[in-house]
Amino acid sequence: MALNNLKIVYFNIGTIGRAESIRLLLEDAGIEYQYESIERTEWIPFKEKLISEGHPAGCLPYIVLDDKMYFGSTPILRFLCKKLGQYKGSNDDEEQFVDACADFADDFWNSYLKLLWNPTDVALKEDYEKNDGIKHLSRMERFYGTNEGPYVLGTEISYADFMVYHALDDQKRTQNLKNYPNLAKFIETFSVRPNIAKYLTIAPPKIE
Ligand SMILES: N[C@@H](CCC(=O)N[C@@H](CS)C(=O)NCC(=O)O)C(=O)O
Repeated sequence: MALNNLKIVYFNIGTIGRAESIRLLLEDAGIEYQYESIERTEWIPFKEKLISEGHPAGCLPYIVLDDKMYFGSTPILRFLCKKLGQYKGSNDDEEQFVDACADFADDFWNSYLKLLWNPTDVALKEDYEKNDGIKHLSRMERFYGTNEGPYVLGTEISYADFMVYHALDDQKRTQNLKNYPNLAKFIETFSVRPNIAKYLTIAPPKIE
């Protein structure tokens, strides 16, 4: 299905943050979109306007499709999967597995958020690497071993894969997975998908 007049709205922070999995999925699907970047200095009045216009989430990212706005990064991914008729698994069990992987990928990304907010806190980083980081990486490694990879469903890519790639990329872990062979195999396969490989050469830098 063609998706016309699609726009992603997010902060001007490059590939870091919650909009990037949406962008990766659209790139992979070859869907054209506009990307509107909001400066942090513009945010408070922007947020107030969103809320006053009746958008209860009052946060970013959101997408605009045919003049309607949709909020929530993971719900947006699921919405796009339905519109595209792909990336979500092909039966109830597969869909549940993909949704579960996506949910845990979100936990993984959220657990790293404290480091994004405190990039110079060495003790926090050490603690993350010994505890939460290992917990989430090991869980993801088990997910990617379930169907023998390279993707979480096996040979079919799904929206959860974009989230897992992005969680690893924001943590600068994509090239540092020697103890996680299933994840390493996933990254290797994902990164050479033709549209993804093309996008990765022009993706904006992360602004932390
Ligand atoms: N669960 C939401 C969380 C959205 C969220 O917290 N967005 C942050 C940026 S990543 C935001 O807009 N923060 C500013 C605010 O809430 O005022 C999602 O995944 O989209």
